[in-house]
Amino acid sequence: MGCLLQLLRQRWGLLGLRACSDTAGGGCHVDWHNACTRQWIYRYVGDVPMATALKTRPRSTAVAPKPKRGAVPSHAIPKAPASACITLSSKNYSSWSLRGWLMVKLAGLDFDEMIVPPDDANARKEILLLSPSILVPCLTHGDIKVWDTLAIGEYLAEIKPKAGLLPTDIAARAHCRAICGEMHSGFSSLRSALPMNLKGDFPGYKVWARADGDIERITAIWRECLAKYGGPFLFGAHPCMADAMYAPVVTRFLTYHVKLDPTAVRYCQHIMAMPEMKEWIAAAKREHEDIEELDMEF
Ligand SMILES: N[C@@H](CCC(=O)N[C@@H](CS)C(=O)NCC(=O)O)C(=O)O
Repeated sequence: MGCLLQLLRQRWGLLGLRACSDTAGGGCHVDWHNACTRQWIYRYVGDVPMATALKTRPRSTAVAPKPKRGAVPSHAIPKAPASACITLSSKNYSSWSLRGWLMVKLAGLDFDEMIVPPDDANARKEILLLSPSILVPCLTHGDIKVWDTLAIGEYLAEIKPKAGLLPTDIAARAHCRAICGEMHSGFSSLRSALPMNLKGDFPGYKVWARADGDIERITAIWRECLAKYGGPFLFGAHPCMADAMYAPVVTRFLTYHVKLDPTAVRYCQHIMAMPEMKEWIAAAKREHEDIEELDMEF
């Protein structure tokens, strides 16, 4: 039985969508049916579809036998981790996708990713099945579905408290939530003036004057956090939810060559040096679709 379980674990691990997120393009431009909603049905165990494997294995065999007296109680045995999948849009243009994806990475959750091209009408219908807001990112974790980036961050902080997505100190945590909220609900001038475009490089770009106020406020937020918590990330030594929220701003500043103070420049360098950022940007650069005119923020 132990061997069988080990074999199943190996096969499931090897044959899941992880292979797909390693493909060129960095994500799974694959059929939806291979992922999230139906992944339990369509994953394969050898050449036997999972559905068949489950059907042919009587349910009762999955139930652990009654523990003997003195044995470890069943609640102490860790449950198999729930499968997680994050639905994303373009890695080049979708700043919210980057934020959500970074949070899942920082949380250390094992996850698959599914990329929905923003202009694919069929994909948009399918996205509704996964994300009631029809927006990305959306995290599906076992039976739990979380859409909206802030909610994803809060959820991850709850299930992975040791990952440090939120600071442990209550005052710092409140501060972190406040600046995450500010990013989530504000800076619309900056967002429309400087859309995220990781493949782009626009030296001498004329920044719309109304975005200047947003740039000033954002760099003031950074300066305050870096001075208060010691850097190199906003709340200290490790990146947290706030760094994920502001990471697409960093890329925008670099894409459009926004002139910054030395503290902000250093912070941008730290964000860009994160292995997770390097991974995302490499995948974005492999994406083939280009959106010529961006009249909205993705
Ligand atoms: N408040 C939402 C914003 C999400 C959002 O606007 N997502 C964009 C992509 S970055 C989107 O899905 N736009 C619709 C589309 O691409 O069709 C959140 O925090 O997740």
